[in-house]
Amino acid sequence: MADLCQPDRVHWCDGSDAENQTLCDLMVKSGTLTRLNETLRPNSYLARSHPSDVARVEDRTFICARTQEEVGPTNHWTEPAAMKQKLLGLFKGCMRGRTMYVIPFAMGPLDSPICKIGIELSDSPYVVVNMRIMTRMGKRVLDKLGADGNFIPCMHSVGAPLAPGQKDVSWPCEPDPKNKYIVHFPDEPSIWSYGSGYGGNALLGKKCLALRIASTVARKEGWLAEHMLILCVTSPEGKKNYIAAAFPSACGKTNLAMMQPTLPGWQVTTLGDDIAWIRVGKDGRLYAVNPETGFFGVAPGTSEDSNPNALKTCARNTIFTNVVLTPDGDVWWEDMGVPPPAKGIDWEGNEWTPSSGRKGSHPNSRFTTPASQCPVIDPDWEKPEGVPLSAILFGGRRPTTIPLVNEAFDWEHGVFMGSACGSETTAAALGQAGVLRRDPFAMLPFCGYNMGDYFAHWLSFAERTDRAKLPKVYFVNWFRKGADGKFLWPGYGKNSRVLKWICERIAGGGKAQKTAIGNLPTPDALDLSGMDMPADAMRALTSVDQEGWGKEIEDVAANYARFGSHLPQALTEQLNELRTRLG
Ligand code: SAT
Ligand code: MN
Repeated sequence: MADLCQPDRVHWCDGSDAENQTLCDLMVKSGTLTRLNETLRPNSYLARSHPSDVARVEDRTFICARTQEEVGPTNHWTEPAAMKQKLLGLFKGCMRGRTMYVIPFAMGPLDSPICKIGIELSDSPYVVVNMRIMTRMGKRVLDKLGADGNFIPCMHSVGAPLAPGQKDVSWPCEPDPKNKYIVHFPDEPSIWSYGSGYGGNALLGKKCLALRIASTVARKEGWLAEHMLILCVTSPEGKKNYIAAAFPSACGKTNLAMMQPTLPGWQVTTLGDDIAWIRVGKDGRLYAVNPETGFFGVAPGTSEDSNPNALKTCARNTIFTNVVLTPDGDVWWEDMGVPPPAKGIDWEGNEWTPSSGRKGSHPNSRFTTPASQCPVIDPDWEKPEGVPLSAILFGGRRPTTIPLVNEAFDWEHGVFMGSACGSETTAAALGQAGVLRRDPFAMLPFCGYNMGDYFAHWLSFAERTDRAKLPKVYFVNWFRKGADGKFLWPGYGKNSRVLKWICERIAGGGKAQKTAIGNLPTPDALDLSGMDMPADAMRALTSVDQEGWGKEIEDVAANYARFGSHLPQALTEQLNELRTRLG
């Protein structure tokens, strides 16, 4: 690969503190990073990306399986050999004037049976220091690999070779969006990413390996690679329930994962905020592991109200990307819950004042921060075998129709709920924000094979284990709005009221009413103590919107039609039964 990419140097990453410091110093010198105030934000840095390189590029993301049918209607496909030729052309000499970093990384605890090793070759030192936070990276991974271990090759280049004497820019990348490529070869497997240095496009352990490639491996091996947070709810009596939850990007997974309950005696601890690998354990229950070691969270909106634990996690050893730099050398972002600085430097590097009429931070600006620093990290978060799930939640941003919480009748109905997942789009991917997009299982951008087959894989778990041992399934919606356009439910820590009801249901209690769409809490079932919830809001949040559901069914049916013969019969039946129940 060095012969192909022709870097000036090759550096094997050991993951040490000294190496990290050297790379950070190098990036401060090149202008990629700004060192933050050591007293206010110890050992932390700010990066500003190129304005064209700020989010995942879904329309430039490809799954190159043998046939288009294997990747289905939700993925971009091209013929693998032709794509490989194209990539070999792009990578030829692409690292000239730069260093090739060899980044050995592991997804999952190193001693876990599900641990997967990758080696990313990248010309971006920013990628190295981020991968060090997000994954288990460096010498210990090479040691585990030995001389004959298996790894997934991950090629990454920002696509900006330097001619002799050419001065570098602070964020090198390929500025033409049409010349970026995020490519997966599931049959090899391998990953090739060209042209972007941002987030999921460049930190290849995350969406590329731990979701797109892992989902194809999981299907063959009989487990699940999911876009889910993992949390533990502990009741005042000390009863623990582990819950995994799938929401599309930037819908509050990080906030829910670290939530501070507003119910006395209840506690939430965090195991992961983005990805869960789930498999049937020896006792027949489903066990979940977070393959990552850090959080790559959305900064704007993260505040003392929405997520105090994320703020504490980011207090040190953190890389911020595309937020505001304050005059005292700290960071600020929109809806941080603290007053903005009188003036600062915005994410594009320009002078900025709160009255400028522009946002200071990019809506998809991020913090990269170690999970171990989270004040509510769960003691079992690195357990090799994972934790047993009592419930799985699906959700999204749904201003209308969808109730606050809805319990599936059984596993098949739960899979139907996951398949019908949808959300108003956000800034996490390039494209228009705020339109309803069907996002089954919150996996639309991340499922590495035909989504119809993926639905069937989910359904198959009813046969892989004793049904009674499967987690209960819920659909939640914190984002319902009233006629005045305001949110009906306060969300954040108050979501503990919903988690409490779910825990009661798991234990065989909790008041519910069987409705056409699922088991909804009765209006008095949720613990609303200390809250001031108007009765008509609670009614809207816990009842069936007959007209809205009529439209919902037709929209889900239209989405199902995309999958043709790959759509499992069981889901068509679920849809028909729902239609009949609604009358
Ligand atoms: O894909 S990223 O890692 O850039 C973030 C996300 O969309 O969840
Ligand atoms: Mn995500």
